[in-house]
Amino acid sequence: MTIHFTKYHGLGNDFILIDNRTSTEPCLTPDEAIQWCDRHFGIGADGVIFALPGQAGTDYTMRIYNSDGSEPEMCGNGIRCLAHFIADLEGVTKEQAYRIQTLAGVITPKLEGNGLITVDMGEPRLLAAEIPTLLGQPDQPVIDQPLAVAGQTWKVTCVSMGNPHCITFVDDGAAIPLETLGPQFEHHPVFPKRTNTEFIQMIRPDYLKMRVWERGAGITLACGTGACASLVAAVLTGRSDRSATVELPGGPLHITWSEKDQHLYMTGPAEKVFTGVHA
Ligand code: ZDP
Repeated sequence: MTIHFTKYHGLGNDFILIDNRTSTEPCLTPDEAIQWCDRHFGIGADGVIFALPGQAGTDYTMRIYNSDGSEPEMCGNGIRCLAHFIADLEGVTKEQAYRIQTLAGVITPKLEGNGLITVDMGEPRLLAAEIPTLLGQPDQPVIDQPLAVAGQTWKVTCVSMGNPHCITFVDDGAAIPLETLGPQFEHHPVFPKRTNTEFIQMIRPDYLKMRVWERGAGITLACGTGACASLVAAVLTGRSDRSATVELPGGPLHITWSEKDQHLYMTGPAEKVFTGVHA
């Protein structure tokens, strides 16, 4: 069977998008997704995203597999790519918002008409049981809690944007050995669903520099849910304004944690790279 696909990226966080509108189940298995994402034996991507029919009044449903075949609840850069993909499928070129069902609830990306996409990412979840993490008390937030990893004690703040994030503020982000530390955070026993891991260097109260180790994907050039979670952690620890630029290796995202509705709003690009047919 041949399957048509389109490659998109959001700041270098790259995804294979598949038009899955005729079925409510993804047309690939997790094992096939692993093969497609392989950068030497496949197309190459950080994940595969399926545009499925909407449910309960939503326009579409998004499902995603990480490059290791696991299925995250949400994906910030991915949902901007999905919004761009469905606008292309529908031939829409004007400003347009979509209501997307995800495993983390309904998320609303809006094409701004200037190439950028703003996503209403919903509210962060802060209680330890919601992350989930075994750090602290289940019904309390986890802010600047000590965590021993690789023979050092790190002060971590945990935030869920539907998917789990563990954020550490450091003086020098470039000095962090992400390749070796990342997996030890991801698989630490205090994170029963594993975790995405962000290291943040504060440049100014309105400018954060972030490096990320993603659950199920490793080092990536950008992570939208991670940028939102990191801004929340920076606000909770008194380090940043509620509106800031988060600079990722692949480029900047603008994030606002609205005082009005407590939702996170993320603005950034999504670009089409190529279309193809998988044999
Ligand atoms: O939670 C996870 O397992 C992540 N690897 C999902 C992907 C997150 C993403 N990079 C983002 O931008 O939020 C797509």
